[in-house]
Amino acid sequence: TGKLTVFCQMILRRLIAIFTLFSVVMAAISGRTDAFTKKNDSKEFHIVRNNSAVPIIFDKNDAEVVGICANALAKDISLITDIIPGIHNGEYINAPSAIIIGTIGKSDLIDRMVKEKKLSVDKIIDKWESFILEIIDSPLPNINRALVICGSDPRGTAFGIFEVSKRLGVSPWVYWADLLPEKRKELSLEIDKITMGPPSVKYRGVFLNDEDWGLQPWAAKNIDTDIKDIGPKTYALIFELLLRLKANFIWPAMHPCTKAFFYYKSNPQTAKKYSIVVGSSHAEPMLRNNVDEWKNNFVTEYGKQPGEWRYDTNSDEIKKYWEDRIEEVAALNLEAVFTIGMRGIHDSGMPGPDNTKDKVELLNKVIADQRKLISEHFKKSPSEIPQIFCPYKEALALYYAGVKAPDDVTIVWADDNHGFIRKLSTPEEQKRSGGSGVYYHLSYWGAPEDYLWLCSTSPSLISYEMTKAYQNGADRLWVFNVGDIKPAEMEIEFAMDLAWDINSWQPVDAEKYPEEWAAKNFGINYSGDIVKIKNEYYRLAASGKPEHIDKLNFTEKEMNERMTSYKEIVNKTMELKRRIPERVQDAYFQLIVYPVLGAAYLNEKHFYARLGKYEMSKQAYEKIKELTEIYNKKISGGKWNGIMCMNPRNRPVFDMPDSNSHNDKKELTVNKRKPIKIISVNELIFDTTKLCLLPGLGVGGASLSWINFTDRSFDESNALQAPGASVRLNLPKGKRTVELICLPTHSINETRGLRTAISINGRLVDIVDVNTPSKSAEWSENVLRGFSRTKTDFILDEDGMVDLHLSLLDPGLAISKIIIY
Ligand code: REL
Repeated sequence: TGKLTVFCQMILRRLIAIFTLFSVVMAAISGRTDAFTKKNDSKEFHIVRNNSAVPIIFDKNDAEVVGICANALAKDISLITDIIPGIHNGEYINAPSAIIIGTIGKSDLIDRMVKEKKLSVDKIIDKWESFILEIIDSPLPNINRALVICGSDPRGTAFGIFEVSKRLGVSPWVYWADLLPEKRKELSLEIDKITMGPPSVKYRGVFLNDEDWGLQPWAAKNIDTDIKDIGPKTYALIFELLLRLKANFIWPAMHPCTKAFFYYKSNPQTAKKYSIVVGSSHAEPMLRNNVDEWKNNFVTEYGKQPGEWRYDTNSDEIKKYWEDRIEEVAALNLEAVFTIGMRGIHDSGMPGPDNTKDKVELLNKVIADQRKLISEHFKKSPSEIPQIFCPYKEALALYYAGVKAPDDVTIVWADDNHGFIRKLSTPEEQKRSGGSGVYYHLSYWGAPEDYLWLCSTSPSLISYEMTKAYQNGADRLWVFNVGDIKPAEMEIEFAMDLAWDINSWQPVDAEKYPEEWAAKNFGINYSGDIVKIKNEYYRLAASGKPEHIDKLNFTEKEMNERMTSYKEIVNKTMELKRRIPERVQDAYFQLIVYPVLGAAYLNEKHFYARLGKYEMSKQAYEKIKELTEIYNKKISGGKWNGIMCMNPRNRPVFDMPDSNSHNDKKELTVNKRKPIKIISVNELIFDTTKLCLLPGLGVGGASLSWINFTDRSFDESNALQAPGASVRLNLPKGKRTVELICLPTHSINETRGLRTAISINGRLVDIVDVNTPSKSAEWSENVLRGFSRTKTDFILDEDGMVDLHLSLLDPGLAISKIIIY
């Protein structure tokens, strides 16, 4: 039934999507001016008609974010129609029709409609970030008809406003990717009463990281030009983007090139205005950016040099430093989530005792002291102030060794920096009142290698990992490392859509996301091609991200195949570019042309060099240079000057090739044995009640996995009862080896592995486990090449047909390919 429900939901959603797209197209063809086909006269609300726009009304006592978003909606409407609605935020006005916006309990207009039973808010009242959109007749005296946007809280109202924008055809990326809406003379919205929220994940947002080559120089040159930094004007743009994406949370930029978020007093004030919740990364406990505040600003703040960043020797000074930030946050009444615990000044282990036992003891003391400070300064029980503990990198080992996150603290599990979550809560940990969340990378600086340039993490992988996390209780906070934001636009939107509604995209259909996204943004005429381009781009990156290509081994045949595949999507991209409407040409360049061509040329640059074709390699390098120049200088009237860097951190992978490049020694091991069969997962016959094929996942283009990540319905003592997959093969006699190629996931938690029982002709041959400890050499290979592998031998006494059966013993195991040697 579970699978059936998922399947039915999927079909239903597809049908709705097809109907919606069809409606938009029909509307366009027939010259209609409303965003969605009219079903029923009484539900159509005219926003702009006969060169005039309905006014937008909200209560001046409502939260500041409501006014900010109401103004943004007015601008969105004028972007479509060239007519700007009047905004009224005080008096009751006379109008035949109006857009009325407000928050329950903060807006007299809303409260009056509720009291007079014009508006029923039962479904959202007291709920987190929920909203209603409804067309109401005679909502208030002197207004005949209104589109009412009503939020359960200020962010709920903001999300409701931007939901309207979206339905009118304005993308969340209208500013950040120049996705301009189609012009119309008249504009109307047809809706039944819509109720949305609460979101699946309570806090959802982004970590601006490694901003040195994009966001920081761009902001300094173009936005916060007075301070030459990422400052309040840039944050205002980012916060508006977050609200449009229905996100609410940020870990601000924190690299040495950027001043600490709290350094500019107007940064936290801007967050407050936009109602964005502020946190700080895993390396910045208590909202303190140590790189700037401990190392640079300490003298100005405290009139002396700081002592050592060691809690065992300098706790008083460190405590005072934390205490002052708590006071600042409390005085500002800023909505914040405190990261507790301690690491090094930047992204390193906590300095202090060498041995694990003492480290654990010290970290537990740090946490206890931090909570005492929080409680004292907020004059509340610490359980009332949101806190997270993020066992990132070495901190996970300390957690395993005994660091305790107090019960009300949210544990934010991290991925291995390469998109595979290292650990999720055990059933026991899931009982904690603070619950859990996830810190996940779409961009990364560090070992075994960065990927700071493009974003090639597919919706399929994001959905697989985050759905697994959600099913294991990670619903309190999701934070995505998005690098410079660009060019990770679609992937960010996907992540936020999923965080808002975990059922919106299942791992089984996430591969379709680019189609729906492209139809909304570019039009249905192009979405079929765009989804093919995007999915091929992800497929190629699944076996080697562009930024890792210099570290990978490919045979000559594989290199040529990859180049051919890239050429095909480059051609398709450029052919489509000729047809894409002028209005979204700049957006198309940012969202499709640059990443696709960039990835293709970086592959070419390396492969041609390895094949000894130095001139062609050089040409590919020059093309990347040219594309980057176009991005920074030519498109959108030069708006993106400084945002795109073709060689972040000057990694060798980005270098101009030299004529010796073909002598390059790669670091990964080469498989010398010749396979006698390669079996794709599509050839398997499997238990469809428990397992499913996930397209777009893994190196084979699809992977076989459990559907439900918490299923415990089989008897683990009998491996052959586990959900299984079989294939019949004709094999020659002798010693044979079966190799499983799997997605390099980690076991769900320490109580599980990633085991497969392999049987030949009904006889159990072996139980193998592909779980690989993070940071091992094997793990480094796995994440760069996109798979983990395990092998087992068996003997065949005679030639002939053989039944190979795989029993998948653990959730989170995803088999991408089977090879027989
Ligand atoms: O991705 C991460 O969380 C870390 O790599 C970062 O915290 C760190 O700032 C990294 O960018 C290196 O400086």
